[in-house]
Amino acid sequence: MPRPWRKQNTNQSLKRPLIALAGNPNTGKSTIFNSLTGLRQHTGNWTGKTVVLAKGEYRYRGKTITLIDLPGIYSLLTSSPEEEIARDFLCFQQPEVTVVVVDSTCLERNLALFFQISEITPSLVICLNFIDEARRKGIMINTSKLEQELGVRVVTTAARQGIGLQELKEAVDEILRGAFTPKPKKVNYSPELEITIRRLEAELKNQAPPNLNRWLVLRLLDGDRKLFEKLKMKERRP
Ligand SMILES: Nc1nc2c(ncn2[C@@H]2O[C@H](COP(=O)(O)OP(=O)(O)O)[C@@H](O)[C@H]2O)c(=O)[nH]1
Ligand SMILES: [Mg+2]
Repeated sequence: MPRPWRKQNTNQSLKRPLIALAGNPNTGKSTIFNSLTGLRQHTGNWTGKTVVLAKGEYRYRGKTITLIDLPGIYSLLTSSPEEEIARDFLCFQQPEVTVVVVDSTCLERNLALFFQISEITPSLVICLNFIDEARRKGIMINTSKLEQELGVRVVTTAARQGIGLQELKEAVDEILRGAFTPKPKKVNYSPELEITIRRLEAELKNQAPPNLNRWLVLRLLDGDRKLFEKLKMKERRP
C-alpha cells in the first residue's frame, strides 16, 4: 500500500522541521495551508477528497518548514481512512509541532480533538480560526485564559482574510527555537486506569519504539490489534 505520508529519507528533508495542520473538517486547514505555502489546493470536504496528504513548504526566520495538511477528522478513535491517516501521521511521523485548527464558533466540539491529540504529542499550538465569524456572532473568546487552562499557545486567525497567520508562524517558531515549551493539560482518568497506564508504559519502555505515547498505551489497553501490528512493524524496521 502506498504511504504518501512517510518521510523521505534524505538528509535535506530530515533537517527540516515538520509541522502538521490537524482539526475537524471545514475549520480552514487548507486555507491556512495554501496561504502559508502558496500552493493551490482545492478547498472543500466531500468524502475522501483530502485523504491524500498535501505537503508544502514555507520559510520563516531563515528556516524552511515542511507543512502537512492532514485530512479533517472529528476524533482519533474511530477508524475511517481519514482518521487513520491523521492518527498514523501524528503517531509515527512525529511532527515537531502540530497546529490544531479550531472553528472559533464551536469551540467545545473542536477542543475534544485537541485533548485526544495532546495524548499523542505535547508539541501543540491552537489556531482559533473563523475569528471573524465568531465576532460577527458576538462570541468573545478569552485567549489568555484559554492558554492558561490548556497549557499551549492560542492564536486567533481569520485565514480567508489572511489575518493572524504571521502570529501563527511565530507561535510555531517559538516551539522550534525552544522559546516556549507547551505543557498541555492532561486528561485524568480514574486512579485504576492511571495506574494501569503507568504499569504498561513501564513494561513497554524497553520493547516499544521510542514513539510510544500515552494515546498508544490507551489503545493497546483497548485491544486495538491493528495498531499493535503497526507498532510491531515499526520495531522491525532498521
Ligand atoms: N469567514 C471565514 N471563512 C473561512 C476562514 N477560513 C476558511 N474559511 C472558509 O471556510 C471554508 C472551508 O475552509 P477549508 O480551508 O477548506 O477547511 P478545511 O476543511 O479545514 O481544509 C472555505 O470556504 C474557506 O474559504 C475564516 O477564518 N473565516
Ligand atoms: Mg481541507
